[in-house]
Amino acid sequence: MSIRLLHIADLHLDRAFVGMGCQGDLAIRRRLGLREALRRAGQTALERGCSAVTIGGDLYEHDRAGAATAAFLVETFASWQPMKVLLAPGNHDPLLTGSIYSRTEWPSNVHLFSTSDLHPVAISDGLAVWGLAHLEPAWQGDPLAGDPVGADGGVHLALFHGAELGSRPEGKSIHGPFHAAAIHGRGFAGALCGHYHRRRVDESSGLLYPGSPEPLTFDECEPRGAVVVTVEGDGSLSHEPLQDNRWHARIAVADVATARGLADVVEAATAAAMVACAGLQPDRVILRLDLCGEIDHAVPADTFTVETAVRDTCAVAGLRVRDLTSPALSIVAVSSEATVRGAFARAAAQAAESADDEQRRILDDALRYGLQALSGNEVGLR
Ligand SMILES: [Mn+2]
Repeated sequence: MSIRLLHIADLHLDRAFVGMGCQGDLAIRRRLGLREALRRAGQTALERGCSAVTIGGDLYEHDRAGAATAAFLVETFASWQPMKVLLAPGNHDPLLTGSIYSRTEWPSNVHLFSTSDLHPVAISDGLAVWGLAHLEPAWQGDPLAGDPVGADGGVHLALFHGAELGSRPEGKSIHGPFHAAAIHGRGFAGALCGHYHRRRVDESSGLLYPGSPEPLTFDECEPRGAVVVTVEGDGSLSHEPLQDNRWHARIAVADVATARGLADVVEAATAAAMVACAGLQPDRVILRLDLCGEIDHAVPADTFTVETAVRDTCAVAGLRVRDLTSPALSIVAVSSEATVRGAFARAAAQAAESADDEQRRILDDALRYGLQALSGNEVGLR
């Protein structure tokens, strides 16, 4: 007989979303969307006849989550009874004294792992899920340390928040480092993990990162959702990754190198935004739009105007425009002018000679704004 589990991780309830430029109503809608994603996962698990929902950490953000979040979790988990809920705290929701995990009275179907080494919970005859908790936000232990399990037969799965070192995304923090090879090495058929927000299903090593169910940063594109894990009668695992995110994060790049004026910049930006959002419900899209290319110094790439125009055309819920253009300048030509512009360019060039990298960036900006101003243009700050 096969047994099904539904695995999620990195929901990050109560996230502020400032990094995605979300404020006010939009930030509230995003946070409500995270709660919806949890309810949806439970609903799916019930419909699919899952024995348990496993949650691999970062269920909420400790610094922001309070009594209302605890009440929401209790009510949600209780409504799933008798289906089990297994909680394995991670680095954003460590099992600290005074945390939601510690001070909440959980419904009887909830099991909270509370040690920093793996301990088992029996899901059925012959299937155990071993979980652990991060007891501090900067835990550096090896989640798979310890003696091999499974000498008595049966299927054993591990559930924890940790950083698989062979697949670590660049710059991602290391909490609970481990290697995928240790999953089978320690006798586990698979590891239900959390921490990396991009989905990874590796049938050969048994490593599973479902990814965050809704996008939390601009680069978190699809697929997003829970993963249904089936333990077959012969002990093998199969994975069914779902895609049911309701929000979409997108990055668009508009090359404005050929722009002759602000209208051209707006046109290129709007076109890029339309392509990025094609087929999506715009009021659930958070878009970052990067303007790039070498642009004539006389052309103001005013981000505020671009933002307003793109919002007007695409009606996206959230938008952040970044001006990454660089001035296309012939300093030599401008410097030779017997004008104020020429004198200004010569002064900037002279200052740049003895400048370090940081000062040079400031001088580049000064040159750009100065030449824009001297050309009679409105100066748009980058
Ligand atoms: Mn996370």
